[in-house]
Amino acid sequence: MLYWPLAMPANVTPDYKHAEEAFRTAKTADEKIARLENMITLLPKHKGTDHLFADLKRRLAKLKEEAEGGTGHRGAHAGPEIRREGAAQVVLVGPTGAGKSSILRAITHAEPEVGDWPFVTRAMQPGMAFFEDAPIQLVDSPAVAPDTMPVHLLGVVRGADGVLLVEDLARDSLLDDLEAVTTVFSERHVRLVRERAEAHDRDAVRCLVVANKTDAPGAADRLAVLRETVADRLDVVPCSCAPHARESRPLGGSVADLPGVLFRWLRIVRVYTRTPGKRFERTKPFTVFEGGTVGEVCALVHRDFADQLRFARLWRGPAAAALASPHGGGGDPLTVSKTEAVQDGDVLELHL
Ligand SMILES: Nc1nc2c(ncn2[C@@H]2O[C@H](COP(=O)(O)OP(=O)(O)OP(=O)(O)O)[C@@H](O)[C@H]2O)c(=O)[nH]1
Ligand SMILES: [Mg+2]
Repeated sequence: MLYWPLAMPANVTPDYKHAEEAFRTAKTADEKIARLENMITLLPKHKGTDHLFADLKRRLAKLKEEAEGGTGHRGAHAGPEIRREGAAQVVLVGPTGAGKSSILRAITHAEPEVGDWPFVTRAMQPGMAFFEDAPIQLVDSPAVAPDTMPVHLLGVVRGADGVLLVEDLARDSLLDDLEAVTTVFSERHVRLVRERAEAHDRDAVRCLVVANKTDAPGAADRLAVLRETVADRLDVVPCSCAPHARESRPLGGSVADLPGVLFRWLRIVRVYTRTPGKRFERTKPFTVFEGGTVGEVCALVHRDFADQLRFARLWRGPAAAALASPHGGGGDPLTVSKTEAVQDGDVLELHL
């Protein structure tokens, strides 16, 4: 008979094992916390992992207490853990006052405090932005300053699909601010990059610079300097949270355009399903990232479907549009297998 050690279920994923290895090699307290948070995120949640889950949470609480000098004081402001929801998760990071919370307020239903004094935000807070019918989770965070990494931030950033580095175009110090933020991350072995070279490189996180306050005096010159300075490593998107910017788009920036920018930047692909023999009605899409397959979509519809799929019928482009029209016609579908890559707007009919 085989005995498994109590807290070591057999069916953890390769990603989890990878995270566990990373945790073992962590040196600093911040690293340990971040990597343990990552393990907790990646642990499959079912009955067989209950003990391990509880054990990891206990270790995390202890590490945090130690990191905070045993007082638990900073923990009181750290806020709840952020559960991933939507098609993708993106974290707003940056110096104090750049407008992270203003962005969250403008394009989600969340109502974080906004203010013109330093370090307004004390806790991570999520909100859901929508590009058409695609939900994108944004997570607001406390400011990053030299030598200051908010306790929960590193773990959330490592598990996220990307980071929006919010910069303040009203401030002359914006290049120093940007340098300070990227340094605080790199000192903790997280590189903010335009593209990740390898999917499993968990030390690299995709990053887009959001140049906020395009409405401010002097913003045009600072935007030009910022663009030139980071051109070789990061892309910059202009933004303004000022109410009039929705119409006037100073320097091409309006926070209202951000969901669309994020949808394209994240390469989200929406796929709709159709029940065989029934009229097609466009309901909530299933979402994957570019390169995702019919098999991946199947697994989202039902855990067992990817294994059971015999073939799928697929409507694409004009055929999909015709299917959604009031007459419900629709051109001829393609017959595809689960290895077929899906495209945004595809309609799938799964045959098991
Ligand atoms: N003119 C202008 N002011 C802005 C814009 N966005 C935000 N602000 C102002 O900038 C100040 C700081 O905004 P917040 O959203 O609180 O900044 P934050 O990055 O969340 O700051 P912390 O929580 O301290 O890290 C507030 O007074 C906002 O009203 C903008 O696009 N244009
Ligand atoms: Mg804030």
